[in-house]
Amino acid sequence: MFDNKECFKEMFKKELVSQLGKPISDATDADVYNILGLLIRERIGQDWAETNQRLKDNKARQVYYFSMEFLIGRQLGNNLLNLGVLELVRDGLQELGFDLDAAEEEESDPGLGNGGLGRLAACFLDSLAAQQLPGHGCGIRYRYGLFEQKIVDGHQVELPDYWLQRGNVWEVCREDKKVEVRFGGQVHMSERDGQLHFELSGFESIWAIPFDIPVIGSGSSHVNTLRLWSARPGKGSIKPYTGYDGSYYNYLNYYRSVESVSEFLYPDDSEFEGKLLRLKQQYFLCSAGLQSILRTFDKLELPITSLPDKAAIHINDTHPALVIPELMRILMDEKHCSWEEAWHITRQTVSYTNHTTLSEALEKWPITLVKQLLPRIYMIIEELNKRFCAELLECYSGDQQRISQLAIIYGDQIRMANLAIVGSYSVNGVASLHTEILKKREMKAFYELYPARFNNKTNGISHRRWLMHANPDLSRLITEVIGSRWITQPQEMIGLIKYAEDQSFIERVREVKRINKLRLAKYVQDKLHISIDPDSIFDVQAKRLHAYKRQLLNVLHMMHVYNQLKDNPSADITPRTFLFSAKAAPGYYLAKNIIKLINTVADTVNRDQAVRDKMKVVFLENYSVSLAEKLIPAADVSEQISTAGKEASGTGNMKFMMNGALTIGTLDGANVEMYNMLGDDNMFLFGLRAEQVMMYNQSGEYSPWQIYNVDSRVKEVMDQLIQPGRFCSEGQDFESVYQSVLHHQDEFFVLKDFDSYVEAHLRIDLAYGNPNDWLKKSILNIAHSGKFSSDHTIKQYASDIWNIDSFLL
Ligand code: 26V
Repeated sequence: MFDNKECFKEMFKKELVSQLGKPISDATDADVYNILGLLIRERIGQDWAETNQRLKDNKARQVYYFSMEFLIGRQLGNNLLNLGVLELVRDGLQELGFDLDAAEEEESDPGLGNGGLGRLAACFLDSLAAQQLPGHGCGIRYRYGLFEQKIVDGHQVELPDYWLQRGNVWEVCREDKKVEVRFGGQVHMSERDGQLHFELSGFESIWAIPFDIPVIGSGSSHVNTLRLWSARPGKGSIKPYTGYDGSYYNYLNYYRSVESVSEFLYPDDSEFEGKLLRLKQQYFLCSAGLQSILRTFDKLELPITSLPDKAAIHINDTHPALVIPELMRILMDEKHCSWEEAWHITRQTVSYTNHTTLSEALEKWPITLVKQLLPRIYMIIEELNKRFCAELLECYSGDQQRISQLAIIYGDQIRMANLAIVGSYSVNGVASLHTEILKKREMKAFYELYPARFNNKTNGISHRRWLMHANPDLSRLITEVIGSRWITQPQEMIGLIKYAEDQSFIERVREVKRINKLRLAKYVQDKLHISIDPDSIFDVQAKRLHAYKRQLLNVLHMMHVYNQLKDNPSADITPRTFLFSAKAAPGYYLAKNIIKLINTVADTVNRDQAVRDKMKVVFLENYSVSLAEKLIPAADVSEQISTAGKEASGTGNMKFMMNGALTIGTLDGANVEMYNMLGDDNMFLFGLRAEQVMMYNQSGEYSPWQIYNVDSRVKEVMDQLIQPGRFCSEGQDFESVYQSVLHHQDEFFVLKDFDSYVEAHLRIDLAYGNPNDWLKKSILNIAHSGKFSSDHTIKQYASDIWNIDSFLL
């Protein structure tokens, strides 16, 4: 049906009339979206079934990527792209009087993730399918994604994101594949034939219903599956459960409480919080996912000991670490393995990625909570800890300090990272600096115990979504110049180096960037009624709002630039548009205050006619995958300014680079690897290095007051946070922001890096003043970005960790 344009047009018209029962002339953009969805489903149904059959026949090892988040973004455009029919459909629709872009805008953007970790999972799925690797996602079908952000009077307001409002054409409910998940109850132990048996009674039983979403491999007929689980009340559910009193309303309440398990995604807060419902979600995912894997495995009629030859289970951070005790439970209690057998199988099946070194983010569940919700799982964790500590005692001849560092249970808490490391065969960090920090600092004791288990896999991004879909004009231009091999071999983009000084190519790149900037300017005008100058530098910081990401450093710099302009209205600065987009966790007070501060500064600056040609500040609300796709291709400057050692990798940095923005950044996360390729000529480095940050932290030698007292620029902007004047009105100040820096020891070294940051911005101004040179740098960034395609990352996971083979012939 997508074979040629005419054929597509015919099918489209037929489908539209038969599905909607209205003449084509009455079709809305939403109708066009839905019909395209249906046509794609029809088109890939056969391929999906064939892929599944092939996987069954082949009996090869398959990967199951367990993640509490899959930030997949809109599907229509990407599916058309991966099917290789995007342009054909665009043209066909146009001839029928419809606009594909408008239809794409009708799709709701599923916000089933917080940020980097969730988006990484989505890019990995795309790359697995593109390389015809047998790899599937396993997650939760939250009814509400991450909240929708509105800015009201400069403040963040959160609204529920009911992304399923208009249905979801991409999913298929597989009611027949539902599984039961049990919570609570009592464990009964008995002995039969010399073996211990464990049985649960009095539990609450709920159904996990799978909804499958096809993951279409680019340029092939390979289709993997993203399976998202939804919670429903259990078996006819008349079964007594705690609190059931037989009344209808009580029953309805029970229904609601069960469905709440997959009701919403938890936003990352300022620190880890041990919420019961979150623990329920985690176990729900692990238990449902594992049962489904074992059901598939059982059909092979192999001995259970060969499970690791058929299934690799990867856990995206510690959130799904309960797969370890849950797999142990199934193997022992249901498959009748001994402890040793079960442990051997588990340890050969599970691998784990760590995504943060921030200690406040590490998951630690209170024993009481786990005991009450998952009594059998708790017994297994306890036994595991007992055996592990006994081994350590032998190995470290009673070195109690070391043992308490490594123990899975410590005090009244279960340390999920320790559980994940002990129970898996591979532990990886997400950028080379991050992995080194894990090995030398955060997980040093584990690294010394299991050196071979640790490895690095630097993150990547799908160049199909972040370049081909987000920036089609640049993609076409690249193909024109170096041919189309880069599409399947993104590292071939390096061939662009040859054209970095080619004047006609430079002109074309300039033109593409300008079109993207104009498009964004129009969006800003429509949404916020702010006019921004496409000839100004578009300087963008778009990411979650966290103190360690230091949006505050960016704001203080803006305030300083504005102060300079006020002191000297004719100051020779290159016109700038500072753009921000960021969500703060609803309970993260400081982060929300920084959003308010950005909007306050924006108000002052944008209202001031005297600086209108020099400076604008824009905060775009509701950062999401679809907004990122508009923002990133239009950026000149990419802000990657986290305190060194704090950002595990970052992936926004790679997206901006791939779209030709130049980075101002610290030597943190994957910035380090970017810098190693680009050097000082093509990246604006500033600030403390990770070792320096560590040294200051150890010595306690840094005091922000030292800087406040000697640097008048710093004193001025800091005082402006709490004194009525340029930015604050009477009774409206930023005391908490001020305090976080000056009274809480400036944990993230904002003032310490201020001078170096200002200086780096001056270098940017200077460089932008030479347009050809700037574009040359931009081209070199694009050329080197192929290394950050998730295709490359996934190849390494496939060969070094998962040991899986591609179906590519
Ligand atoms: C969670 C929390 C929760 C409480 C305290 C503060 C905090 C800080 C960070 C997080 C996120 C933890 C996991 C995560 O999303 N990590 C991100 O993973 C990306 C993909 O590997 C990586 O690029 C980002 O650098 C990393 O922050």
